[in-house]
Amino acid sequence: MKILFALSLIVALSASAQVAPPRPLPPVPSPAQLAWQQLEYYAFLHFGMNTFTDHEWGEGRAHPDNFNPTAFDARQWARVVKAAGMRGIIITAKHHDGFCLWPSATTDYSVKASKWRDGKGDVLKELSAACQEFGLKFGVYISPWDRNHPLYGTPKYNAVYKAQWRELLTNYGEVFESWLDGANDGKKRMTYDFWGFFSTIKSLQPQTIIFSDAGPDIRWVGNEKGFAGETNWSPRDNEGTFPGFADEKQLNVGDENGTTWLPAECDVSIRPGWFYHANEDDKVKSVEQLMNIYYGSVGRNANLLLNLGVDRRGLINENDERRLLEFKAAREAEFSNKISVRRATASNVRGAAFNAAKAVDDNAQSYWATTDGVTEAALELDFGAEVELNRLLIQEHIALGQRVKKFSVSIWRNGAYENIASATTIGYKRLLRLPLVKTNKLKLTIEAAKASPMLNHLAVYRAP
Ligand code: FUL
Repeated sequence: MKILFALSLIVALSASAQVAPPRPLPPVPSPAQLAWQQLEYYAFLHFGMNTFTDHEWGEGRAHPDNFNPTAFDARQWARVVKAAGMRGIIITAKHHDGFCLWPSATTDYSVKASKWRDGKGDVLKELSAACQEFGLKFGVYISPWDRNHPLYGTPKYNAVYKAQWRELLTNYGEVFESWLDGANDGKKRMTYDFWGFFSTIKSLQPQTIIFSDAGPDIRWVGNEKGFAGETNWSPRDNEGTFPGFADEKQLNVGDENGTTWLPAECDVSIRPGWFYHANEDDKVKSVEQLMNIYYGSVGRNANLLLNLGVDRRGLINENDERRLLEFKAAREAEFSNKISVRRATASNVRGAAFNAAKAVDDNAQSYWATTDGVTEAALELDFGAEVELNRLLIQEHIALGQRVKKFSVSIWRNGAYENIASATTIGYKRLLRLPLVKTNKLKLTIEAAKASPMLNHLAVYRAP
């Protein structure tokens, strides 16, 4: 009997293990795009000549000696960013004024020409080393628009700009993100060789994620306020687009049937300006504003690139540092009280390997999935007792494509399910702030999906 039982168990287990996962639904992310998405939150640092001239868009005429950070400390930047719970730093290696924070061979307008460290300083060298020391990713922004370079406006400038990328991508270790905009001069308009820029970048570091209005790896979210669309598809119709061509609405929501995987990044500054201005010391965004941004970006299937303007000392200002740490504590409080689930069940399950429990376990690789063709399904969480809850976290298994178009949340009250929220896309991560309710059961209903839905995470919290 025992042997028979064991045998049938083995047969049953291997049968369930044989249920194939759903087929990918193109477009799907590359491994590098997937790894990028998991970073969620990292820092933008605006620092350069503008810091010292109190400008946002310098004209490229300020004398290099203006650049003189008196207490420059890239390790302080990395320490603060790390303590804030951010996973990397993208630095403005060159902004529109053309001043390079590294001793570039492509121009006379750089740290090399300044008195700072007798012209021997290299911001990028110190920063990339500090990022490595603190376990942070290191990324760079080089503005194509250059208001100083004598060749700007001529086709020869394209080679200069490529050479700048070559220097950065050769001498400073791994660059996780290569950031560029489509900014162009109003009078001296340049025809940029964007496709040449991209291939230069990729030939040097194939794994780097290129950001622009048009990808090729990730897209601008269409505003500088930190908010992705409430509907936010990572697929996008990208054909015919280029950096500087910004359909803000489309960038904000993506395209349900887009053919390119192009997830959104939300860039926003902690202060009104991108660069440091002493008169904005009391204009650091509040924890509440930052939290709204967090729910509007990371909570809507986008990554958050939060900007800090390094000050004239060459330090992250203490006001920004304090706020970042308060924000980190507030975020931790939001998600520290996870409600335990006694039992998860689903209206449809593809097979034992894809059952409802896979959505509530802590294994990011396992997921609940339905049978092919089943695009409407519900997942029920039974807490085993009455609990209070007000936050929901949902993650799709995006490695096989983004699928969910519409879902709702209901709770068990007085013998029936009652709707408490409805929303559209999920994607890599969706966070919902729900009204504070008491219940012993919650139901997530997938109301529409492009193909069988797959969730690798569903969690419920009681936030303060
Ligand atoms: C824009 C620039 O024009 C702004 O100055 C800032 O750097 C922002 C992040 O990107 O394209």
